[in-house]
Parts: sequence; C-alpha cells; structure tokens
Amino acid sequence: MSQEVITYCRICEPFCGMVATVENRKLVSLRPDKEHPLSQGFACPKGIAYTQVQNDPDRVLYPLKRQPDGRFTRVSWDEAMADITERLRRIHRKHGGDGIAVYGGNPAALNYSHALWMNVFLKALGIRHFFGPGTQDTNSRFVASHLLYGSLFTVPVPDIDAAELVVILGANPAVSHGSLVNMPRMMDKLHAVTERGGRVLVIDPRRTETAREFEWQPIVPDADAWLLLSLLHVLFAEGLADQRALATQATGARALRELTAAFPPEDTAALTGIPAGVVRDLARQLSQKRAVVYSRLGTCLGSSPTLANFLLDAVNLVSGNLDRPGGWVFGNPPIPLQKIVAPLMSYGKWHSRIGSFPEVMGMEPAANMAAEITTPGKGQVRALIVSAGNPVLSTPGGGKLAEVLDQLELMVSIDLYQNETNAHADYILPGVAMYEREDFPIFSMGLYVQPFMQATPAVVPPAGEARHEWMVYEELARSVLPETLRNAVSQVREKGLGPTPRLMLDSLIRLGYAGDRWGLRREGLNLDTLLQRHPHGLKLAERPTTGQLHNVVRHRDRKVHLDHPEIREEVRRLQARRPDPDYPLYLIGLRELRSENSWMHNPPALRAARPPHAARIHPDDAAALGLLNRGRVRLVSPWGAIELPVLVTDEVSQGVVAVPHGWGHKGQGGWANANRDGGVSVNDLMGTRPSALDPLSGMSHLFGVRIRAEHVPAEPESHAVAALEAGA
Ligand SMILES: Nc1nc2c(c(=O)[nH]1)N[C@H]1C(S)=C(S)[C@@H](COP(=O)(O)OP(=O)(O)OC[C@H]3O[C@@H](n4cnc5c(=O)[nH]c(N)nc54)[C@H](O)[C@@H]3O)O[C@H]1N2
Ligand SMILES: Nc1nc2c(c(=O)[nH]1)N[C@H]1C(S)=C(S)[C@@H](COP(=O)(O)OP(=O)(O)OC[C@H]3O[C@@H](n4cnc5c(=O)[nH]c(N)nc54)[C@H](O)[C@@H]3O)O[C@H]1N2
Ligand code: SF4
Ligand SMILES: [Mo]
Repeated sequence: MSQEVITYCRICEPFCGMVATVENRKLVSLRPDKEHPLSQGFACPKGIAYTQVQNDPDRVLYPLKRQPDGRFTRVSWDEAMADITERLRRIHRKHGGDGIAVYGGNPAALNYSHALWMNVFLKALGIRHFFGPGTQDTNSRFVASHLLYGSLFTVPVPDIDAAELVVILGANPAVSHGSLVNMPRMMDKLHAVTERGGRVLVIDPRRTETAREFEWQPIVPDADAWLLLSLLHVLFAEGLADQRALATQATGARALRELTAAFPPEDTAALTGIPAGVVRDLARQLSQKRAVVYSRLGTCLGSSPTLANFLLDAVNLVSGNLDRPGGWVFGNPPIPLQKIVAPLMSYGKWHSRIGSFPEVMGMEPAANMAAEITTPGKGQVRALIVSAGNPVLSTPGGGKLAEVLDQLELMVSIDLYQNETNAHADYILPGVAMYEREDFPIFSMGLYVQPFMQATPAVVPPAGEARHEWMVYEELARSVLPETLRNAVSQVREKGLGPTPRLMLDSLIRLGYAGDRWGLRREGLNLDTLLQRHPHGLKLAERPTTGQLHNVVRHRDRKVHLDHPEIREEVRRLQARRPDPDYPLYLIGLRELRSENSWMHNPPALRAARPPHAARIHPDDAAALGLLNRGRVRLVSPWGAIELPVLVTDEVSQGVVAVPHGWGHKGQGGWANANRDGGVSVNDLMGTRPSALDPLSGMSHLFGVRIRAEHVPAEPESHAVAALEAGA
C-alpha cells in the first residue's frame, strides 16, 4: 500500500518542504512539496537523495560493540546500556562531570529533541567539556551578537525581498542554500533583486556558484575586517553615516568613528585586494539604498572572526540599514524562543582548562579536544559521548584527535553510520534518521525573515533498533543518580509521566503568539493542530517585523553597543598580523552541492555527479609551482601536510587554494562508497594551539590559513580528471 506524507527536509537550514512516498512502512521516494509556502517545490539533490540514507545498507541499525581487534559486533540495547551506564557511573563518581565530555554534531542542532535532552544530560552530570561544530561554524557570530545586542542568540537576517542592494561577503547560497537564515529559494530571491533593477555583489576569494550569477568582487582571504573597517571609515568620513540611526539605535558611535579613522580604503587596498574607489562607491551605495551586507562562514572562519562579524553589523547599522525594510532585520519567532535559549545563553562564565577560552553557550573550543584528553590533572577527559558528529574529519587537527581517542576509558557514539570518529568508540548506538521522528525546528524560529512554522510527523518507524537520541541521553543521565532516585524516575517514566521533549515543544507552541494558550485562544495552535491543520507549514506574516530593535536588544539601555575594549584589542591584533614568507598561499574552504560536511558521501545518487576531492589552484600559481591539471599537489601548513589531486582553475584568485572539508574517509568508517571516494582531510592542516584560535570565541581558524604548495611527481589520474572537469 502506497501513502504520501507531507514533511520537510532537515539536512540543512532552509527546511525545504517534501512529500514522502511510503510503502509498507518504508520510505520509497521523496519529492519537493509544491504546496510548501516558502520552498514552493524546490529541493536540492541532497534532500532528494536522503531516501538512500534512510535505506542505506551501510547504516548502523543495531548497537555495536568494538572488539579488541577493532571490529564491531552486534549486541543488544540492554547489554550495551548496562555496560555503558555502569562505566559512566564509575567515571562520574571518581572524576565528577569534569571527567566526561560531549561532542554534539551538526545534525543534533537540527533535531530539537536531541538538542534539548543533550543539554539535560550536560546539566544533570555537571559536564563542562561540551564540544561541537559551533567553534567551527557559528560561535564568533554569536559572540559578536553578545557584544552588540547583549544576547548571543540575537542574530539578524537579510530582508532580501525588499533590498535594492545585497552584498554577500563570504557565503555561497547557490550551494549552501543559506545559513543562519531560514530562507528556502534564497537564490530566487537574489535574482529578484537584480530583476527589480537592484544589485547583488558577491565579495569572495573564489568566483563561486553564487558569484557566477551576479557581480563578483574578489577579496584576499581573511581580509574582511580590513574591508569593513574601511567601509565604516568612509561612512563616517564622507558624512554618510545615518545620524538618526546612530542617535536612536546605538551607543559608542564616536568611539567607533575614532577606531575606524585610521583605515581609509587607500591604506587597506593592498591588504584586501579591493581598490579604494570600489570601497568608497560601495559605502555610498550602502548609505543611499535599502541595502544589506550578509555573511556566513567567510567571516566566521577567519583569524579575526568575532571582529569581522561585529564590524559587519556595524556597517549595516551606520549605513542606516539595521532593523529597516530591505536591511539587516530581526526575526519574530512564533514561540518564546528566548525562554528556551535563556538557560543556554552564557558567555565567559568559565574558561577552558586549555587556553583559557571563554565558554560560549557552554561550549569549549573543539580544537582543544585532543589536549583535554591527554593533559593530566583535574578536568582531564576520561569519557566522551559523540552524537551526530564526526570531529575526526570536521575539527582542526582531527587526525591527531583520532590518535588519542583510544586513550579514553569510555567512548560512545550515537549515529547513523560508523564514521571516522566513532570507529574508535566502545559502542556505536543507532540513532533515528530524520524521517523517523516527529520534528519542529525550535532553534531556527528566530532565523526566518518571514515568521513561519511547520511541524512534521514521523514518516516511517525507526529502522532496525534505531532509538531516539533523547531517550539515550535520558537513560545515560539517569545512570548517575543514586539508586533509589533512579528507580523512582524509571517508575515515573514507565507510567508515561514526566517531562518529554514533545511536551516542551507543545507548550512552546501554545505559549507563542500563534498558540492556543491551552484553549484560551480558540483559533490558536498546539502541536497536534499545527500538524493537522497546516501540514505544509504556516506563514505567519508576509513581511518581516522591523522597528523592533528595542525589543530584541538585551542591553539595559536597549541600544546597540558599538564600543568595546575587546574589539579595540582585536583591531590591534589585526594590525599586528605579519605575512610569513614560508607560507605564501591562502587556503580556503569549499562546499559541494552533493555533499554535507563529512557525510552524505554514501548515497549513489550523489556520488555519480560529484567531482573527486581536489585542490582548486589558479593557473598562474600552478605554472609557477610546476603543477599540472590532474597532477598531484602537497599542501603544507605549519601544522600538517596533505596530498591530493589538482584542479587548475581561474575560479580561485591568484594566491588562493580552495579545498572542500569533510573528506578523508580511509576505511575506518562503515560507509563503503564514502571510503571508495576517500579524499583527504583538509583539517589536518589546521592549527589547534591556543594561539591559532579566536581569543573571544574560541573559533577555529579554517579559512585564509597560510600554506605552501609543492609539486608531487605522479602520473595524472585520467579517470579522476575527466570527472573533475565535467563537474567543475
Ligand atoms: N551542499 C551543501 N550545503 C550545505 C553544507 C554542505 O556541506 N553542503 N553545509 C551546511 C552548513 S553546516 C553550513 S554552516 C552552511 C554554510 O553556508 P555558507 O557559509 O554559505 O557556505 P560556504 O560554502 O562555506 O561559504 C563560505 C564562502 O566564504 C568564502 N570565503 C572563504 N574565505 C573567505 C574570506 O576570507 N572572506 C570572504 N569574504 N569569503 C571567504 C568561500 O569561498 C565560500 O564561498 O552550509 C550548509 N549547507
Ligand atoms: N575545514 C573546515 N572544517 C569545517 C567546516 C569548514 O567549512 N571547513 N565547516 C564546519 C561546519 S559549519 C560544521 S556544521 C561541521 C560539521 O561537523 P560535525 O557536526 O562534526 O560532522 P558532520 O560532518 O556534520 O557529521 C554528522 C554526523 O552525524 C550523523 N548523522 C546524520 N544524521 C543523523 C541523525 O539524525 N542522528 C544521528 N544520531 N546522527 C546523524 C552522520 O552520519 C555523521 O556521522 O564541520 C565544520 N568543519
Ligand atoms: S537545500 Fe536540500 S538539503 Fe537543504 S533543506 Fe533543502 S532539500 Fe534539504
Ligand atoms: Mo555548519
């Protein structure tokens, strides 16, 4: 019997609407949902190919236990959990929460029940060593928001629908489909800007898939802070600053003006590679138009990422585009999001044992993981839980992390696959795949430009013995309770009582402005009525809410704070940067349409059209180094070296090498196709020393890393090349 279920995709942030075809409780296909109010029939190849993840013969469907020879064998849940909880209890008793670490990966953040109960586990055990992709992704953005708005989670989004000028500074929505903004069909919205006579300018060291469709301005990697300082300089010096905005929205404008006075674009042009005239003209246009500067990883993964994000918002504010139509606006979440994030929203409440970095939402730098495992003393990590993550490939120095994971007394992973990280675990527990769970994107509710909400039912039951991550975390949390309390909690649970993620979610929906307040608002919604009445999702407004700055800013004076000693110090650090003649090239990242970080490499449907892993190098650099298209290159940084095929292309600027991350499958993982396509891990070139990280956010430095390239004598790999050229 065939049945269609309306749902949405949760691989990346737009959450495109999907229609799932289910036969005999099995997912047989996915197609884009034409009736979805935002994605309107759009889905990318990854979303469609998820059927092959759901039904992947390489998926982990039963708890696996690692044997002394490194192979995994199937065990029962009872056997696995009995051993895990016993060992966890012992470690917790001896070392406290400080002896235990959690790494919660990217898909955990896109699964509300997983994210919520992981935090319950952290709190219950008093765990401080919490790691995740945040320090390779968002935390610099969050710390900038903390300084500016007094709240880590106040993140502006671009109102592209009403903009006349959109500047994309280090994001590639044609491939990534937008990030820290939930905007399905972002490319269509950008095209609409130019169709209305507006302008889209992409400032990026690579002529990206997005840049090819609009105007491209190359920039030297890791130079965004210089550019933004110069834009501010021009805005102030030429009298273009929006005085009304400065007076009503901000404090510290004079200090910012003084700070930026030393950076006329004529002085920074050599550092950014952008002519002064271009910068001056851009500043004028930003001040005259409904305009927005949007960014993502390009400004988050450089060596001054908090500074860059701070300056970016300052440019939007000073040019009169913050909280204004067509500008850099704030979401209007239909659930009381601040309530749920408030307990998570700490900054600098404690500092990491290694490097003394301020925690950001309870998170320490992932770059510290290996050192936290190997450095003796109080707080040494003895047990590690990794759920939905692959830090061996996704964090700096991941190769070295892999070498020390075996020193742990206990390592447990909850995942869909055996990957390069959990190949070192004592147990791999099968988590549920996304269409096996009811879901609602709680944490993204503030990132919709137009307020929107959609819930999905579980489309199919969990395959094999897959179990919800939140249930695993709860059982782990219970294991450290004294026996009588543990038994009492178990009894409550057996009766179906006690808090659940679903109960929390339902309450949040009911309390929100579209909620039913438990019957007080007749037309209002709860989780069940949202599922029943609005399966395709519900748009709550046509336009974003502007003019709400005073509500979203958490500083007591309700103003954006533009003057901070930390930021002045960061500008000094920027000015102290010196080039290193041993490492004349810049390494940047690259995302691929048919890959998701370190996974989605197994589905055959994505493999077929995906070019092999390779380094993009400019023709002039290739010629100078004697590198041949299809040949091999050795990339060397102060921290490591990798070898991989070369793709000679002028899509990268001269002096820039671009390599996708998330590769380096060497057969430790159980994903056979991914292993076949292999690649190398670019993160083996990245630094983990405290001096390599952003002091304000603990962010890893992954873009604009200084390297050199060396010719490797080898026969060109002809089959690889044909595929490369076809895909490039
Ligand atoms: N297909 C696909 N989609 C994805 C993902 C994926 O792996 N594959 N990952 C998802 C995730 S987890 C995230 S966080 C988002 C990320 O979303 P984006 O940030 O939009 O994705 P990136 O492709 O990393 O874009 C960063 C851009 O910054 C540029 N860049 C590098 N260095 C600099 C610099 O110094 N200055 C400037 N101005 N630009 C620079 C790069 O060339 C690149 O074009 O994508 C999500 N979507
Ligand atoms: N050099 C460099 N490094 C980077 C980046 C970069 O641009 N350049 N980008 C960074 C960014 S933005 C991110 S987000 C990180 C990602 O880094 P991570 O979060 O560490 O890893 P992922 O590659 O996303 O791997 C996700 C894992 O979760 C599993 N998984 C998928 N769905 C589920 C599920 O529903 N349940 C469970 N239990 N498991 C699931 C997958 O099988 C996979 O093993 O990488 C970061 N690292
Ligand atoms: S862009 Fe692709 S992967 Fe991301 S949510 Fe949409 S369909 Fe899923
Ligand atoms: Mo990410």
